[in-house]
Amino acid sequence: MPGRSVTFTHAISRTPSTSIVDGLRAEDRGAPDANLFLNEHEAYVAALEDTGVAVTVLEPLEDYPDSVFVEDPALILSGVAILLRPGAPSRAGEAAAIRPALKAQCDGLIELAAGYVDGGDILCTDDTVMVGLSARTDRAGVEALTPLVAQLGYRLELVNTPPEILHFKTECGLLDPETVLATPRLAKTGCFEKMNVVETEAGEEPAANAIAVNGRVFLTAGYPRTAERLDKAGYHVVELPTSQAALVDGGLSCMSLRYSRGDAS
Ligand code: CIR
Repeated sequence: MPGRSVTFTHAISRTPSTSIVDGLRAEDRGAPDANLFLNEHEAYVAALEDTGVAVTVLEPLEDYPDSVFVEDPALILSGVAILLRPGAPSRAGEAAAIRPALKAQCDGLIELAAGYVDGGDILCTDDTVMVGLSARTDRAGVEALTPLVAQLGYRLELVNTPPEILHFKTECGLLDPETVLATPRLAKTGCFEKMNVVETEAGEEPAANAIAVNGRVFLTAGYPRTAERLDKAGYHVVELPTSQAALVDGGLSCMSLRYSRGDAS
């Protein structure tokens, strides 16, 4: 279906646990405030619902501090869930923990059998699943993922994430099926040669992790020049605060799995 990378009927999200204060982070800029995180998460879910998406919000998982970032243990394509193998040891159990919800909510479930892949390293267009190698996603995982996405009607394209970036999508997000928002650093690797690229403004690199949902572009609040650039380009921008997720290296894309039921390829 044309536009299936930016049009969704459903989403799965998970309430942040109070253990989010122990979430993984590359640099310690202080722990997130669990209550403030909760408020920002509620605003995020409300914004998704406002686009017409039916959101299933899962219970918090205290044993997994990073479990609010539901994008990493799974990928949903054509309504079918692929259970991934998250690359951080403290997050490995999140795949089994989200399995029952995926089984209940999706049109089918298949499992990655080898290697490691974090959903944060995956950017999907209408026909292509771009996967960035990173400290969390390895070649064995990508090799195991390739036939699974092919079975669901997509081709897989392997790209390299610059080493200093946590996840491929930390520095990019889809704006429409042919266009990405990306940091100049990621854009200059050449991985988006077949696409249109809008770059984040200088000093506004964290804005890159945007998501497009049903005619709107969700953008992290606090990056006004990038917001203006997108607005001028004709996108309907909705700014959302992610100040607490940012303290544990999270952003907009990682707090939901967006998909469409009955989206046969
Ligand atoms: C982690 O390091 O795994 C979490 N603290 C942040 C995960 C963010 N996920 C994402 O960008 N997809």
